[in-house]
Amino acid sequence: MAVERTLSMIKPDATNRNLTGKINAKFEEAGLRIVAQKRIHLSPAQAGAFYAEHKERPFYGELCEFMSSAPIVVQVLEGEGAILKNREVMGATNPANAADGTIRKDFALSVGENSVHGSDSPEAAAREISFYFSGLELVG
Ligand code: DAT
Ligand code: MG
Repeated sequence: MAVERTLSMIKPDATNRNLTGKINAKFEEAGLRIVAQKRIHLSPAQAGAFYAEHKERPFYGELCEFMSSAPIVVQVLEGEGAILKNREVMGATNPANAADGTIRKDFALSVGENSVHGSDSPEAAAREISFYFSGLELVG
């Protein structure tokens, strides 16, 4: 398995509850290195652009409103098989289905307010990392 990079977001429900340190500890305990990180506050239009692949889904408006409701932490995680490993650390989209010890099991409030985002493929990771970061900001 190759060393990969993946895009992670700590969502408003988690930043509101001061959970960024506990979430980052789960990444680091799983062997994922945080090679870039910044706190930002998206506009609704920026959230809409990030989630453009979901624009036909019934929850798109709610998703964009939530993601722009408070600051988020965007970060790049690096490690062996980082894309899949991060999805495992995150847990299932709906916290009711998330495995014990995952971020969403421990912290998510609902399927919408589910604490974290992680890229789901190498193509998504490349697109999503470049949405937020320039190459100079990735410090491995
Ligand atoms: P994931 O974040 O696990 O990759 P996704 O890409 O299917 O999940 O959806 C993106 C986000 O949209 C998800 O994290 C929360 C929101 N979402 C998904 N399904 C939803 C639903 N049924 N109701 C409300 N929000 C939903
Ligand atoms: Mg997704």
